[in-house]
Amino acid sequence: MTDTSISRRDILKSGSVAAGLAWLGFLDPSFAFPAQAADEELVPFLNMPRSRPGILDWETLDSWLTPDDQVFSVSHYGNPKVEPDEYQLEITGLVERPKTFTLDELKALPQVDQLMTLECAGNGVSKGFMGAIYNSRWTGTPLAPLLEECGLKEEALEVVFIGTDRKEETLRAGTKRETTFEVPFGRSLSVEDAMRPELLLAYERNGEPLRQENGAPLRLIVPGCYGIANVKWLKRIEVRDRRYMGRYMARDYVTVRGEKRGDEVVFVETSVLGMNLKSIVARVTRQPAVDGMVPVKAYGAVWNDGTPIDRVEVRVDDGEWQQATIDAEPYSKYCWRFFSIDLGRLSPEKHTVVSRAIDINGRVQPTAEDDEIALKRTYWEAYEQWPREIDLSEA
Ligand SMILES: Nc1nc2c(c(=O)[nH]1)N[C@H]1C(S)=C(S)[C@@H](COP(=O)(O)O)O[C@H]1N2
Ligand SMILES: [Mo]
Repeated sequence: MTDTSISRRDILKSGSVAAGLAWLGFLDPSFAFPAQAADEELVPFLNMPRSRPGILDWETLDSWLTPDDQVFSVSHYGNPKVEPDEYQLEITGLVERPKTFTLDELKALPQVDQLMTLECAGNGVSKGFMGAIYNSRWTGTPLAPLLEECGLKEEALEVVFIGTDRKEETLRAGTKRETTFEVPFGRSLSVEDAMRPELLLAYERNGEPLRQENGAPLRLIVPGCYGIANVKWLKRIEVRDRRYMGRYMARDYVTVRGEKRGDEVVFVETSVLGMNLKSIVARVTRQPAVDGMVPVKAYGAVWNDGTPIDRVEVRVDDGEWQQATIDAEPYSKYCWRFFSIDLGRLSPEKHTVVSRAIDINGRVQPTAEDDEIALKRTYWEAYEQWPREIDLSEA
């Protein structure tokens, strides 16, 4: 497995030209799906609208690192502007040595890159919201050494990440009483998760300072977890001995799912965290018909929480599942991988094309009809298979 967080300084220090070049090549944003033949043309999806600006366009997807103009943004409590000069990050709560850092102080700490695909847990909940995902190189300083430096007290249960953005929330406060209060956006992680070496306090994306809507000047990066865990405009890190119950931890981004226990269906509520195994057919192409049959290829992407992926299979209509080729490179544990498959010659009529991913533990990406999706009552974690409809008949 490739090391996913390589220090740029290590590479510079190593003095190895080859290592440096390999690194640059690996990050070449022009890396694309396999070159298309000159006569290969895009087949539009009948059941999927073309993407709108500001969100990933699957059908033109051709770079492993997502270009800026296709990076989505989700902000629940507004989009605060935080001046880099005035920025401070506080680490407080159940720590031996509380600390405050300016942006320059954070930038002076060891700098590492972390490649990561960020997907909103709401991505895929409707045909119009399918592109809330992007792959980036995030640059910042690892969180774990900072927490260690502050010294977590023994009672520490959770690490809470607080943003600068705030909003009013309302909760039941008594039998017939509600209370309204202004709160900052927050999310928590168990101490164990917070200490994972991959977590970054990031100030750059693809070599540029973060954009305001993506959390400038500093955000948390939690590889393997849905977008919601990646707190933007990070202002404070609080170590606590109780579970944090902020809206986006405990009352929203909550998955409610029915589980069959014998004849009974029991509903279970869980907070959204780790990314699910998911694949998608991004693009279908055709070539000129041969003897009335149309040569078709499909291209797509597959991702999850970092569990190694065994294979991706593609199926046309009710046919056999056929194994696609997953690109060996670029590879990074917490990033999507691209796949492609030659589907041979199909009849000149309407078809459906769908993909499913299978990981090394034998987990299979479910269909919309499988219990784990069909019995899901909230729309978060939309990782079901998504059949694409195409029409190969000559216009
Ligand atoms: N402070 C703060 N962080 C936040 C959010 C937010 O509303 N406030 N939204 C979360 C959600 S739901 C997602 S999907 C990602 C989106 O990151 P992006 O806007 O940089 O694409 O940020 C997460 N971090
Ligand atoms: Mo999200």
